[in-house]
Amino acid sequence: MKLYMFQVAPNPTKVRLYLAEKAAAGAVIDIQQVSVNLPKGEQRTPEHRARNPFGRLPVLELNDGSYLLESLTIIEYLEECYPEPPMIGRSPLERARVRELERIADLGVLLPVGRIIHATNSPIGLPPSPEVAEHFRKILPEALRYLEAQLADGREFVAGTHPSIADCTLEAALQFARFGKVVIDSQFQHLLQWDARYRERTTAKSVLVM
Ligand SMILES: N[C@@H](CCC(=O)N[C@@H](CS)C(=O)NCC(=O)O)C(=O)O
Repeated sequence: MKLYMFQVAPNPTKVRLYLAEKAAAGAVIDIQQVSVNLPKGEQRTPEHRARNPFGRLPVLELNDGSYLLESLTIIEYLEECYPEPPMIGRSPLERARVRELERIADLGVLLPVGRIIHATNSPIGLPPSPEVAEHFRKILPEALRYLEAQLADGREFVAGTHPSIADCTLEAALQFARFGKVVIDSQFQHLLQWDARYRERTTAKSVLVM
């Protein structure tokens, strides 16, 4: 299989952190990572649109030559193919909790961070929009507050004692925030401590560049 990705871009980074965690825990998933340069517009070439008509990353090319789009779909497909060790929990309730936290990290942190960055200083040249940036700056603290309250119980990882896809999505979002100079307020101290801890992991170091 091949994963089309670009460093720092948060949606591919989620999948790459997931792959790094699985590999570190012993899963053997044969995936070659292929870079598609977003600032240079390579995602809009006919070659990439043949993989993904929306011109986005990540894309997973399967061994039969077909493509899977959408970061979470890719992760869930891989998790079903390679269930051990679990990155979405084991019991139905554990799996629901991990998914809940992952969705909150994605829709409540990654999405607003992305909108703020693309509305202020878009690395792919989107036009600035102060109104959009302001709207998402107001929304961002809601999910940060929720995650801060979860992490305040001293848990090691976002969903508890083991790394999960919620850590991958949250860290992908926070790396993009650092890239785009979106500052996470120091009131979110447990979240910032989790971030510092998570970035010390060998898995994180193998993927993150900032
Ligand atoms: N919902 C999609 C979002 C994909 C997405 O927006 N990817 C960004 C990179 S993080 C992209 O390729 N942007 C390029 C563009 O819009 O031109 C997913 O989760 O995979």
